[in-house]
Amino acid sequence: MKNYKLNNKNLSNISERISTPQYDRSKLKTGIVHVGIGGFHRAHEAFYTDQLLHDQSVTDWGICGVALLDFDTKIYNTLKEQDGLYTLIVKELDGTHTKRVIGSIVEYLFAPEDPIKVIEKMASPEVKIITLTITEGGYNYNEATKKFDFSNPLIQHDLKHPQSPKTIFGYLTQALKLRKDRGLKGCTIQSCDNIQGNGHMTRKMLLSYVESAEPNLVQWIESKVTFPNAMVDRITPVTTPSDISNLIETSGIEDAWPVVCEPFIQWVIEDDFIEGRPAWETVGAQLVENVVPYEKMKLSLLNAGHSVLGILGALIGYSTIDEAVNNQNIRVFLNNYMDVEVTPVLGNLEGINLKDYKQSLLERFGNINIKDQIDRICSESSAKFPIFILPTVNSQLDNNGSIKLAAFVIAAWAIYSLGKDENGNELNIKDALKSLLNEKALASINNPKAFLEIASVFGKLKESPAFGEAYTKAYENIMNNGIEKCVIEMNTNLIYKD
Ligand code: CS2
Repeated sequence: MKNYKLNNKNLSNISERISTPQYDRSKLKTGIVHVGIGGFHRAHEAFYTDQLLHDQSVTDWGICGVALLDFDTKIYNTLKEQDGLYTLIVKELDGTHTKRVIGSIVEYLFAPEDPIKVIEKMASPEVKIITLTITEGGYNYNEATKKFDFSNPLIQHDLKHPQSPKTIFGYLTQALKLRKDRGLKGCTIQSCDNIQGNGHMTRKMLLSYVESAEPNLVQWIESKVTFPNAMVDRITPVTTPSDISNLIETSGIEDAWPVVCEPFIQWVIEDDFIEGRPAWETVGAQLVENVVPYEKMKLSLLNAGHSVLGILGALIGYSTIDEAVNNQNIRVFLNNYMDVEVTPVLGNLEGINLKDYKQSLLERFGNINIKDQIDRICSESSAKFPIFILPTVNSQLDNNGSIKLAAFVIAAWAIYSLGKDENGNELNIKDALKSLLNEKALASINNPKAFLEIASVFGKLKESPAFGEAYTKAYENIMNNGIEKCVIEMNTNLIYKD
């Protein structure tokens, strides 16, 4: 079999082997600018949009992918070399791979190379929507102050150098200013990150920045820009070298950066697009009036479930999520966490069968073909815990509900932050707060609650006597007996409901 490099020129040869875009990419206008062209965007929004573009009458919704950080050079160069094309490999439950070439990203820009080009593109009249996957930590929100963090040196840089920004806030502000100054229309800014009320958060953080940087722009944004909330979902592990070589071996396609993902996909979006939107509902997205309950459910069950499996699994020495959830003791622990501590805080979820949802999560986590990396899940835990786990703990504390299992996971995270698993192997910790976490983890050896002093993560949690007690008990128990023994003990104290 002859190998083909993935690019426009080879597309018709490649289409004899796997599905390729059956629409004329050269006719597409760019209606969407997306910031953060990592795996998740390419498995999710770009996939939905690719499907939509197969309706030949849709020509307004090509995507321009923006790589914002220096760190993103590789993905930018890859997309440039491959004419924006990449392979999406869905790893099915039965072990087969469904592959297709995605064509919805028709332009790509590297912000550090030419910031003005990015600002101009965001301000272009044909762009109606700016979507974001900038990670949970990217919103510059400080949990301790509940405000925008102006002490971030990058924000200070953007305030001083508006024409060469480094953060999303600097870019959006300049682009919206251009729109206003040129008498153009507003647009929709849509977050695709895992944050409760991600649209509200984006609006609040952007307006905080704009109040300082361009106070005269505030009112214009308030009337001309909308920020729909959305729940996004598709497990997308990091692409491995063997995914790349496997694609060559099985299909003869040389793709420097294919994306691998699970079959499940979901996107629930509030229908609040001031300048119109693609008919994503025709390809499976759900457009609703109020997405809050869906977000809460997903963040506090799926994402939190991931963090539970990640931290406990890492300490035991596992490297993938399926290994952790397929350990029956850990699985029962997670099930108890979802039933006993999360379910009571979810309130009324009209139209959703929570029991089925939780069951489906265990199946998705357990998919042995996905091999979702525990390193990926545990990375940036300091940005994830405040969104995925702590709201549950705080609600449970307010209602005098159980917090034992969450306290156990947080104690395990303190021990994880020491940097070694229970077999003495080095953990690969990636976190913006890595050194602070480690410093507090070391202090915790003599005073377990020291870890809770990180106010930007835990807020006022350390002041709760009930939490402090459960946490300290769990910490000491794990230190003395190891994760698995403690998990078994906790499971026997709770009845596992199937
Ligand atoms: C994961 C998410 O980052 C994480 O910790 O929980 O990336 C998760 O895989 C996605 O949100 C799935 O939709």
